[in-house]
Amino acid sequence: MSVINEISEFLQKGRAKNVKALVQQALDEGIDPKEILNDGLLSGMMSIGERFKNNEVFVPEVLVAARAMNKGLEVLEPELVKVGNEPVGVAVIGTVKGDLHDIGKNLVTMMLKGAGFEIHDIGVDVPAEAFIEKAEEVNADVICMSALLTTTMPNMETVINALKEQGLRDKYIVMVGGAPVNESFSNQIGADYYTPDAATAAEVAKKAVLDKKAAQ
Ligand code: B1M
Repeated sequence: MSVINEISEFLQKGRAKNVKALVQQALDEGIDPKEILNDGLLSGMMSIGERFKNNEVFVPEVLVAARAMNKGLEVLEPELVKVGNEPVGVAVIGTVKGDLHDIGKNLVTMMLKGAGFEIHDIGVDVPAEAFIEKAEEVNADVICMSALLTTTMPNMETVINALKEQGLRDKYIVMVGGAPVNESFSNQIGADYYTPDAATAAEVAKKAVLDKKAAQ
């Protein structure tokens, strides 16, 4: 079995130590970090997601697989993040209130770091006030929200409404994403940008900040 397949298999079994060691082994063998991410880690996570949907595995198994995924990502992070010299801007990122999914958010965080952003990751289950308080505290350019549940997506709008109420809406570029989120939902709630994946999020955030600064 190839090291990439082993990463996927061990991830599905939730064997964090093995996943960590295998990701390092794959890097040492010169395998492209993006291949390790997409064909090893994410492919394993997608398989477990499919089995979860079909009631073949349950929350505890998914949880340990997610821990293994995050351990693998830690090893991969320095390779995925190639920070430029000039800081592009400041971003606050979190998963919205009621939602504990953090893998997508962590990937977006890494890609934003790679694009040269100073990142303030405020974690999961983040209430609206916490997004705004942190953005004000660090003088952020961008507020990034992730949601993985159809039940928590509306909490993105709560943040946007709170920004409006406090007269702060135009101060920030608001970006949203996560599996159930799409362009139409993003427009409906008044976000500035929806992006389907972490790499696009970083590209769009960088362009949006540079355009905004150029226009000022
Ligand atoms: Co949960 N879960 N989960 N889960 N879980 C899903 C999301 C689900 C689709 C599974 C299913 O039923 N098929 C389903 C949601 C159904 C729905 O709402 N429509 C679901 C459910 C129901 C639940 C619980 C309610 C289950 C229960 O308790 N009965 C529960 C809710 C807990 C809570 O949050 N309050 C729950 C719990 C969990 C675990 C804790 C066990 C675990 C999370 C652990 C963790 O994150 N540390 C977990 C997991 C792992 C999943 C699946 C299997 C995988 C999610 C994931 O990490 N994907 C997921 C099934 C699936 O998605 N196939 C599922 C990999 C990740 C890289 O993708 O996060 O989509 P994603 O990020 C992508 C893009 O979306 C984008 O970039 C990334 C790719 O580059 N992106 C952004 C994300 N955020 C972005 C922000 C941006 C831009 C792009 O700009 C700001």
